Amino acid sequence: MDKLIITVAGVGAETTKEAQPALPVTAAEIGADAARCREAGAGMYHLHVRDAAGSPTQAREVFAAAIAAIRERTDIIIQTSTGGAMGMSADERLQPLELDPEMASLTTGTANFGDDVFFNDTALMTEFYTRMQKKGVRPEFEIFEAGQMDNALKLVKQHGPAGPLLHWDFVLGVPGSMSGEPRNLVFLVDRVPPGSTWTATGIGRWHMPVAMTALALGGNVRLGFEDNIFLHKGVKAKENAELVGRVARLAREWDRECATPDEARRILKLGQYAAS
Ligand code: KMH
Ligand code: ZN
Repeated sequence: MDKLIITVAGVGAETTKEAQPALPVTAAEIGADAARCREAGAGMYHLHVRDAAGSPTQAREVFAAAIAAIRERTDIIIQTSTGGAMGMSADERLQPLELDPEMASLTTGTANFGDDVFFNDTALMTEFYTRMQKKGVRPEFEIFEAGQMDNALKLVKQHGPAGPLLHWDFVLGVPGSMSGEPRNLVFLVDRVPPGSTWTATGIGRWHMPVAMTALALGGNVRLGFEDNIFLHKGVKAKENAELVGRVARLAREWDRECATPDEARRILKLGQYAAS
């Protein structure tokens, strides 16, 4: 079994400082957070950014500042978000791709997201996918609903690969979309094409059930304040690294070590694809 890749979704677009005072929002805070998470066992950082008022933004220059701050401190893989926040236009959401990140998230279908709708129609996902393909940015298919897997596979069939393997993230437990019950993750993982890599994310109270199911199935784990702010019921985590440390410790109990960023790059075969 490959080493465990822990991805930290440390910032997100929906979590507020009021809800989680340790939420990193400035470039300096994000850089320091990524470095502490890397020390605790993380190999990848799923990056959202905030403007000066703390609101979500996809502005290229804000991403550039956060990426520079992370790079000053650590070699963690940086995966920029193309999901952004609810209600953002496709052009807004695409901005971080101009910075040539190693990876970027890509949701292949519309989903209910709490009381909102996370909009990703065919035209949008095709544009996002082909842009990533042209730039040589590896997509992480962020799957909230089962049919989104079919859409991703259709994109690959119609437009060709965007890398030597497909990488999936099953995000379970968003209110209005698929829950984090173990059988849901088993169902999705069962449909993963051979040679793929995958990670799983449990939202809110689903964090630990999904993380433990992913470990049992031999997959990877995403966690962080974008997805869950609590260490225990009613007890907020002191920092993202605390959540990383717990999963790293539990994985070690099962004789599974955490992948360093470079080991994760090898597992994901990053850097082995020339832009078309
Ligand atoms: N903020 C959510 C609406 C992604 O990063 O690609 C979407 C999201 C997905 O976070
Ligand atoms: Zn995200």
